[in-house]
Amino acid sequence: MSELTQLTFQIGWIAMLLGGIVFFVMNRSVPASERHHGVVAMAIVFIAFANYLAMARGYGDVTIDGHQIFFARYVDWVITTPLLLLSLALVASRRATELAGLVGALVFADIYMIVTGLVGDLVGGVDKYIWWFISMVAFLAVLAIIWGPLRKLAENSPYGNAYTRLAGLLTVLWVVYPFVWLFGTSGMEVLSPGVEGVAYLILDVSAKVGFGFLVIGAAKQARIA
Ligand code: RET
Repeated sequence: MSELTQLTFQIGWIAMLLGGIVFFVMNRSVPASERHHGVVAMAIVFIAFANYLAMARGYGDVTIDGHQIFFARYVDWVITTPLLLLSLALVASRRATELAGLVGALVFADIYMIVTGLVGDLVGGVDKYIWWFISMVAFLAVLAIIWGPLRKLAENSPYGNAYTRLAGLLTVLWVVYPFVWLFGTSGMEVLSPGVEGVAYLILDVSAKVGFGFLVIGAAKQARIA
């Protein structure tokens, strides 16, 4: 493992741990009925903390036919991305009955996206790109739900226009992942492992710590009936 890659893992677990501590403190000044956002944000960064620590300690990867696969990233993503979507959905609405179907569809498409991405990382040759494409279709389904029916629900949200801001941030960050994958070590290997590590670190910290910060901030200012 290159020194730069190793450094990204060390910074990763520290940033996630610090994020969790900051969320814990921030959440104390959120109205009691809105604290679930902080709880979800903490769960997300603590899962990432564990996975970055595992990668930093050298047991978050396997090597198959000379190709190194950081499976800890997928373990992280398959748990945290559904939680991030749940967090966004809870900004759109707090009514379980109107959310249930959409959250179910979102989580299904999202898990499908991560698992098919892992399959693409495990196989070689042209099959890699077939799985990347399948994963991309699932990703587009996630975006379609976020910007279609969920956004419609958010029109009556107690969080005002926070939904659009958060959905915008989420979209801008998430869209980069498939291209890091495609050009990095999982795909065409144009990016060096170190550069790939830096890209994922920036994305992961922004998508988890940055996003959580904004969600908890929005929860603080919610107009509760
Ligand atoms: C993969 C495989 C290739 C195709 C696609 C992918 C999408 C990944 C995404 C990951 C998001 C991760 C986040 C992590 C933590 O905060 C799996 C790279 C579409 C969108 C937000």
